[in-house]
This record gives sequence, structure tokens and C-alpha cells, in this order.
Amino acid sequence: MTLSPSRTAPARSPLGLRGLRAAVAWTHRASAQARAAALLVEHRQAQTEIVRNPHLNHDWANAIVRSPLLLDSVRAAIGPNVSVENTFLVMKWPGRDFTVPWHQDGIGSRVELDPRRSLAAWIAISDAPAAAGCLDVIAGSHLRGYLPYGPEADTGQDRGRADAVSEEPEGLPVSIPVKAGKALLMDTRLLHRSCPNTTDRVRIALNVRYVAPDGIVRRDPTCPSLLPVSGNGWPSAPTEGRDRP
Ligand SMILES: O=C(O)CCC(=O)C(=O)O
Repeated sequence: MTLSPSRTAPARSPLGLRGLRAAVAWTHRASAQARAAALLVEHRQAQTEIVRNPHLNHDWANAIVRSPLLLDSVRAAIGPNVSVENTFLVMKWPGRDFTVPWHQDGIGSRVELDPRRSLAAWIAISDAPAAAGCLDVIAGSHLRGYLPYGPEADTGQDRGRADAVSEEPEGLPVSIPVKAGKALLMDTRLLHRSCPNTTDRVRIALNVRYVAPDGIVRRDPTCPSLLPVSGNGWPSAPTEGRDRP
């Protein structure tokens, strides 16, 4: 089934004409690698691929979404009041055929995010070279606004993570390798996907949707509440990556 966006999204992006910002530091490389090593130990046996909303019940993820370095960049883009709408930890194990199809982070059966008041952060916990299935993006694709989409199940890859765009997108895909400790910020309309990990090391990333309080239309009332992480009078929590690299 294909669904259409409820309204035409404005063209202006908080992240400029390409609709992305690469290599944004969120912590020291060594501390990201230490977190990756701990996750590897925890999930190796089950070969877990996706952990939903870990920021709600894992201290390490709650700390990452509050990384001061990251929040500086998020606030500069969408303003001082920031909450987390949703997170996914994605682990790509060697030898598995794990593809995430083309999609836009700000639209789906759960929510529609206002692209002027939201952004997506793809946070590398381990190194993510191209061969490990880093993100491929189509720079500037946000300028076309939100596109018709359908459940990921339509692509035969139902991991329950995202709604895929219904048609093969136009434009030239570019791979964006990201080192552990760095993040890629994206306009919530930017088309992106990821291909299988063909290396012999696990690739681990935390995907975060940040939104200002007035930047969200909820479609699924069972989704967890927004978690405020920046703005006057909201609670604070321990941070991972507090020191600037
Ligand atoms: O981590 C990945 O491979 C892709 C995840 C992604 O694009 C997303 O959750 O929006």
C-alpha cells in the first residue's frame, strides 16, 4: 500500500542546500569504540540487528542523545528546545544480507516531522566505511519534499524499522563513510538507504530523530512520548562524550 504525505513540505532546510552535515563530532573516537565493544559483547550471541528506542531504557543511549557536542549542532539548526522522537540502534553483522531501502526519516505511519523543526542524526558508534554499509544519500533530494511511501515490508525486508519510498528515487547516490565518534546530520526529507556489510567487523550506529516541540504530527498514538533533551526547565541526565575531542 502506498501512502502520501499530508501536506507539501517547504523547500528550505536547516542544513542548507545539500540537506546534510557530515563528520559532526559527538564524542572521542576511543569512547565510541569502547561503547561499540560493549554492545558487541552484549549482542554477539543473538546477533541482534535492531534495538528500538534504546534511549528510553539504556543509560548509554540516553547519554548519547544528550551529547553536548551533538546538541550544539542540533540547536543551531532547529532552535533551543529539542526533544528525541525516536531512536534505533542498528547493528550490521558480517555475512548478513541486511539492506535498509530508500526512505525519508520524517514521514511514515508513525509521524510526520516538520523539516524546518526537526532533523535526523546517524551516529557512528563503530567505524562505518562504505564496505560496512554506511549510509548512501542523494544530496539535495530534500528539495522535492516528502514523497509517497509504504511499509518496509513491501520491499521484502520487514525489520519494522521504517517506511520506504514507493518508487526508485532519482539522483546520484553518494556513500558517506563515518568514523566512530562522528555523526551525520540529515534533513528529515533527505533520501537515504544502507547496503549490506561486506567487511568482517560489525557496524553499529544509533539513529536519532530530533524535533522541536511544535515540529511533529503524530499518527500512531501508541508511540512513546517525546523525550526533551534541551531547553529551559527540562531534566538533565548523565552524558556520554561530555569532553570535547
Ligand atoms: O543504520 C542504517 O543502516 C540505516 C538506518 C536508517 O536509515 C534509519 O533508521 O533511518
